[in-house]
Amino acid sequence: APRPATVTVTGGAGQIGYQLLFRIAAGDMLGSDQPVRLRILETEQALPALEGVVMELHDAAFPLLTSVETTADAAVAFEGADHALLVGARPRGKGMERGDLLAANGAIFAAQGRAIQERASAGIRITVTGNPANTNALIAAAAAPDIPRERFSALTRLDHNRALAQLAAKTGAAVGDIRRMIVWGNHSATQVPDLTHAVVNGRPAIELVEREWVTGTFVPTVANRGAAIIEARGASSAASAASATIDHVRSWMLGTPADDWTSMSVVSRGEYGVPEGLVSSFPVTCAGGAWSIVEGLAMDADVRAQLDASVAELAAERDAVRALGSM
Ligand code: NAX
Repeated sequence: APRPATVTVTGGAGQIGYQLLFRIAAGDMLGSDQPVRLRILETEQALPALEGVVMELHDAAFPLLTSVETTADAAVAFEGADHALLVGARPRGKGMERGDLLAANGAIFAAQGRAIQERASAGIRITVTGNPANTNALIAAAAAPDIPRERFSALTRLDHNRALAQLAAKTGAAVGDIRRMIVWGNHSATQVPDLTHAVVNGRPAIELVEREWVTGTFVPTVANRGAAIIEARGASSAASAASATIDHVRSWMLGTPADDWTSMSVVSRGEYGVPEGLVSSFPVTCAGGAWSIVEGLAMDADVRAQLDASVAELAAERDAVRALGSM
């Protein structure tokens, strides 16, 4: 068997953690022959609850799970980490302003970025799920200048998967029959679900759906799905977010199929007019543990305008974080 991979998950006592840790330990993320050492970082207050999760991880008797360690110390958590899944974040509390939220998360992700740079393995790959995910990834990357930029990512796979599900339901196709979906921009309500390149059973999606449905239903349904789930469930999406986090890392490490791509938020080098340095979602292919942005795609005028607005939001978040001194 290969050497165990060290996977550090933050916020492991939370909702997403409760789904994510079990999927990782089952081998869904890195493959069914890859042993895993889990490290879970939580706040001091959440460590007792986390012990219950650890008991359940042991009780699931996963053959691939080599060890489970918990800590409230980032330096311990990221020691030798091959993957950092940054899920834990400060949620927006009652009466909390946007600036307070950015400041609280700025402190968390800057500290974790520094600990990752000091402690993680040379092959470290970072995936940020905790919101605001793109800007949290930017903060962590800024705090870890020695780590190559391409190792930092944020989760927009949930949005991508939601877009696949909506198009599948609309066309009566299976999700597995759809290729080349895209989500561009920020993981927020300004995100840009784009089916103009998508193919359903070999046919262009734009030939199968009305333009009105795309702008009036598809885009808003995907972009506001998180709110719809909170409304229905009384709690934010957790199992689907965990599943998307698994998909994101799995695609990154094990690759995308030859005739398809996926969506990942990564550090821009200026592709598609997204200013260099911003963490934005793009269509990417993955092979050999590395991603590359699919370049040269023609951009629909609506998609272009929506992406410009989403990128303006990313730039404003970056400027706010800079003004707060978190970066
Ligand atoms: P929970 O509030 O259930 O869990 C968060 C956990 O993080 C808590 O146990 C808390 O103690 C822990 N935590 C807080 N600060 C920490 C720190 N500095 N170090 C370690 N642990 C810390 O939230 P949950 O529903 O699990 O969601 C986690 C994050 O994912 C939130 O920021 C949420 O907004 C975000 N989401 C991101 C999505 C995406 O697609 N990118 C979708 C789902 C989700 O909304």
